[in-house]
Amino acid sequence: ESKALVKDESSLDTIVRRFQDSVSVAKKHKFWETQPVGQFRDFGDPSLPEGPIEPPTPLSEVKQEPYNLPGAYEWTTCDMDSEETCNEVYILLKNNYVEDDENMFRFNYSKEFLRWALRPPGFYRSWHIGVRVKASKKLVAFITGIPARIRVRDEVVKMAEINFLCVHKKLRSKRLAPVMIKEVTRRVHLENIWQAAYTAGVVLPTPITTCQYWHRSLNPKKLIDVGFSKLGPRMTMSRTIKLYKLPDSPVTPGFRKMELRDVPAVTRLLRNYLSQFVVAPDFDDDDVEHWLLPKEDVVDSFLVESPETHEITDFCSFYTLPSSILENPSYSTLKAAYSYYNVNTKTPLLQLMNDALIVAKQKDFDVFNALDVMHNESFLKELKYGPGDGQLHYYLYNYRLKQALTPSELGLVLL
Ligand code: MYA
Repeated sequence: ESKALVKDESSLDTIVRRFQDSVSVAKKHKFWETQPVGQFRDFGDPSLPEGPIEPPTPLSEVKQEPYNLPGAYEWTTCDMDSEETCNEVYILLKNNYVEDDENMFRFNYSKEFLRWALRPPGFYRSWHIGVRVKASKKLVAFITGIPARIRVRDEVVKMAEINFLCVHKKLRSKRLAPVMIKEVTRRVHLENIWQAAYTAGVVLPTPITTCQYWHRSLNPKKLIDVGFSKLGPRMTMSRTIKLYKLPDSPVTPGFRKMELRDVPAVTRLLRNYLSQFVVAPDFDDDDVEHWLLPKEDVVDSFLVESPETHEITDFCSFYTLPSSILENPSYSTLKAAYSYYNVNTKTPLLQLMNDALIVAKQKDFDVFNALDVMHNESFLKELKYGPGDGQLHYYLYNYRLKQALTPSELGLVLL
């Protein structure tokens, strides 16, 4: 019996390996194959150790000059403090950044959001990299890094979080992205940092985990009108509106907005909570102040202060990321809240996250989105979230994990 089981497992392994081979043969990654990332063929090979794939090279050996761009283009460092530059970045992303599979919606990160996302404690201006057309100075591509301490099991690793990779629609498929990735890598290396974390909707070698977005309707009529969601089978509009109705205000006693004076308590709460995940940020007070102190139309954070002991026992947060609605006569923007970091010790997570929905509804969001990371799975279905299409893959650069994680082992949310 048990022998048959072992045999089954090994033949399952063979099937998995063959499938992975067929994928990596069918889809050659000319660029990614040259990079220190887990390769599909190595996956699940127990002889390969966890940790850095390549050792750091001496700083003197890091290339001192930028990589070559095609002749018509030049590098630019984007000063996000400058209203003009920030506006150029905003417009590039507004018109060319991530869309859903059916090209109905496109992320529309606000300028204030971009400033927040790109200027955390210890940020490097040199990691905010643009590409301009030499002749016209038009900004046509962008990629960014920010520094972060990410814990992988019991190791805290200095990393870059890479985000906002964007090439103008008219310049796609010209292999500009690999040059941009190499350039940001070079500039990260110059700061003596050798690892990175990033997410993407596309499959590359090799995800550490693959997550799914879930969506909780707050304004179902608008979501249906713009084609974000469909009326369920045997459902009418009025039944749907009733289904998603929420109380007018939060129900948890002591639920209030986070303030500056709460930073130390929130840091303690969050550090303790995040310690249970395999991969999670290593936040200190400065990080918490930057990433979690409420900032209007950028990030919202609430906590539960015990009415008796004044102890901070629970915390929830979400960030604001609208999407442009492409080609709709009546609506131009979808106002979406994205679940960020949540911690519960006293309040049931279900109740805490229902209060988050209630305050998001008060703030006029149309939808509340959450990934199936951390303990989110425990409330998604019950709070009437529905699964989205499309997946979000998480990656580490120059750091190997022996095995892929489940989404619930991941304690990291990137913007
Ligand atoms: S994810 C968001 C990405 N942005 C968008 O989806 C916006 C809309 N799309 C575009 O602007 C373009 O399509 C982009 C590609 C710019 C994405 N991550 O120039 P190409 C590989 C990594 O001809 P284009 C985010 O921001 C592709 O597999 N690689 O293609 C995180 C192929 O390589 P290979 C990607 O379509 C970014 C090559 O590029 C991605 O014109 C993390 C083709 O290049 C992607 N999302 O431009 C970046 N998409 O042949 C990595 C395509 O090998 C950071 N490709 O398959 C790594 C860590 C660096 C720092 C390390 C420090 C130590």
